[in-house]
Amino acid sequence: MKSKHVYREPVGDFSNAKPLTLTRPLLPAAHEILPYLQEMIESGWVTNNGKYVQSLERKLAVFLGASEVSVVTNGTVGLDLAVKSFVPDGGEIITTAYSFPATYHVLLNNPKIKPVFVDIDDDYGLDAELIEEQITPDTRAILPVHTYGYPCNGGRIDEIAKKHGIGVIYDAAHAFGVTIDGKGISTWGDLSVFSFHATKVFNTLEGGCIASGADGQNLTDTIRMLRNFGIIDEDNVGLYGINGKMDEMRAIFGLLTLDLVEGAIQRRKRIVEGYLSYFSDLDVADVSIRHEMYMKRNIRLNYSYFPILIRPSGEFTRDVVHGHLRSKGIVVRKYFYPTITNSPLYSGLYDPDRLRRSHYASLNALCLPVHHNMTDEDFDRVISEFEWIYRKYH
Ligand code: T4K
Repeated sequence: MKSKHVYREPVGDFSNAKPLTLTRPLLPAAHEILPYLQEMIESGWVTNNGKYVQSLERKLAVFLGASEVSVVTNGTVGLDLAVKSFVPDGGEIITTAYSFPATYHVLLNNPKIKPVFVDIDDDYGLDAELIEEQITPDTRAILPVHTYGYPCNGGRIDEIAKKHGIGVIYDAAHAFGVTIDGKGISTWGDLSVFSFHATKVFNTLEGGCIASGADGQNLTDTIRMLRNFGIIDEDNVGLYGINGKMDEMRAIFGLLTLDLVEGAIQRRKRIVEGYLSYFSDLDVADVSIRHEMYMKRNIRLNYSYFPILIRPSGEFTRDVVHGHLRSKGIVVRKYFYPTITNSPLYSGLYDPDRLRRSHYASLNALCLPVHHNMTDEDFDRVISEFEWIYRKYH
């Protein structure tokens, strides 16, 4: 197909521009934090289920529409605790090969768990139609990822899990604030794990939470026990405990940042709309169809990432675009490369043919900068440099 694209002149001279980061942490003003820090210091209570942690958990439950929320020290520990609380005796867990290493390392690091990798669909999520053929008597749960904040086919995945009497733990690291028909995404499945890393739409510097879904068993007591070294009471300790707690200072950051999230999502949305209008005319990258589909399904996105899937043509490849933008101080990331099919450590173990779409995406996806602090000039700079490299090869 020939591009309808019309050449767009660079809109400025960016030769002296500062590096443009992929994202920026959403942070409260220092003067807003100080009174809370002073109060925390005077109280002498700085961690171990303090009042700010409890307050953050209550507010997050409302914001996310979850029945219970347990905050943890980061999303990776959250995934680990979710798996250990839900599947204490081990077994097979069906998951995606296309994700950040945290997702599959939590499974591979657990000697009782055997991960079973299934390919992705067009929306970068676990392909629901390929799940059933991998279910065996040893399957205990499905671990899908809402990759880039695009909800995977959760309704269908929940249906399959119910039919087979197994659980669903969603890796919702990217999906904070995403809603479906006005309901928070953590209403799907048994548990959803969010990351509150500095690079996420909502952050507590480092952090995360486990939210219980509408269908979920109430695992909150177990999760809170496990995140506190597995201590049940003074005389009893449970298996698998770890120090997964969040401290009071990060909870304070979280409480203040929560008020800023909606505004940040709106700003991200504007940037993404700009990208969509540029890329929809270009025949080199897939982007726009998915966004229209989400609008039709009444899904509110959080615009946490803006991935484009570059169709390689001749010498025009994802890596060439990546190299050019990076050389111009624009931080783009090859999320998710390497992944299980192209990481040398795992290469002989998983068949790239069975994970064909995951493999293709890992070779061709590129995430462009998007964040609440991005200016219109920053946006123009990304487009101008993309345009330059596109023109060089077309
Ligand atoms: N599941 C999934 C699907 C995940 O993607 C992740 C994490 C997890 C689970 C585990 O959650 P956590 O345990 O992390 O809570 C980042 C994050 O460290 C990681 O949280 C995230 N996913 C992953 C996708 O991205 P890097 O190493 O690629 O980030 P980095 O340091 O290159 O930063 C990216 C951009 O952000 C740069 O342009 C710089 C900017 N930045 C970064 C930091 C840390 C800032 O401007 N300020 C900052 O403080 O991993």
